[in-house]
Amino acid sequence: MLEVHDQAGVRVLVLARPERMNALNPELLSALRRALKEAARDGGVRAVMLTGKGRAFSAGQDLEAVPEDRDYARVLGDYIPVIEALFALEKPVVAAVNGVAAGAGMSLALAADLRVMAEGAFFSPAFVRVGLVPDAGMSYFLPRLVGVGRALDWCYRSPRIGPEEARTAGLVSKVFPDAGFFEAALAFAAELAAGPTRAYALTKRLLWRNLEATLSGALAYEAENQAAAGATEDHAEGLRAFLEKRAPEFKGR
Ligand code: T3D
Repeated sequence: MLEVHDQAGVRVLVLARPERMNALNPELLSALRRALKEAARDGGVRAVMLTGKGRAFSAGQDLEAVPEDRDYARVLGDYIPVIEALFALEKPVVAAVNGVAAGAGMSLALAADLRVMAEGAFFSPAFVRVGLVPDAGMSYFLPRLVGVGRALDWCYRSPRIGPEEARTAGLVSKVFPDAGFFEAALAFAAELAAGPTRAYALTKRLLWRNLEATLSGALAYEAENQAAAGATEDHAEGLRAFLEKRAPEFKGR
């Protein structure tokens, strides 16, 4: 259901219900929540990559697992801790969108720090197709990532958002060919795993929090976080490496 392995400092989490297009059900969400907690705790993990098995990233909510009473507040109770865990993770999180990412599957990808996608993949908000509103974080992340106008357009029409549109909108960092997609996405994540982990974590916090800040608040928060980054071993190594004209060897501390 969820396959977990480590490669090159990256904790790879593979949504693995390929026969159902990796649709999300309570068991898969619970496994994902546990895996994210473990990735946060494990000091050897320097980045996380979330991807899907087979031809989908995730087709969203398992529509066969919708409870008869359609108590969506209860269903969403399984999603909220997963989205919060992705957002809180103090390590780079990459969604490697190997195939369709629809509905709550797209929401999962939006909650990652960065997204890369395969040439044959597409996003689809999908919620409107079943008469629902965006959830699992989509209403929070999508307008912040691509602007309210485009987010509304996508949520109303639920088009297939392919690589070109996704890249133009700033939704994805890179598009890789379908053949060799996993390896290319892993190399992208591995590069982040070799970086200054604490500085990434502080940058993530800084950028998101300062979206809501005044200028003076933002400047003060930058100073606070720079003080924290400046106290890391990786900063000292970065300075040393510059002076010694060599590549830095960051340890994530
Ligand atoms: O509580 C809450 O509020 C949380 C709610 C979240 C809401 C959502 O996530 S709403 C959006 C839910 N997702 C969708 O509406 C997408 C539904 N799926 C599709 O539109 C298509 O399946 C795809 C575009 C993803 C792929 O199409 P295609 O033609 O490549 O494949 P397919 O034949 O449709 O799907 C393959 C199998 O996966 C098929 O099963 P079968 O016939 O081989 O036994 C299909 O039923 C199954 N499948 C696909 N999506 C889902 C699914 N099974 C359960 N839930 C799915 N979401």
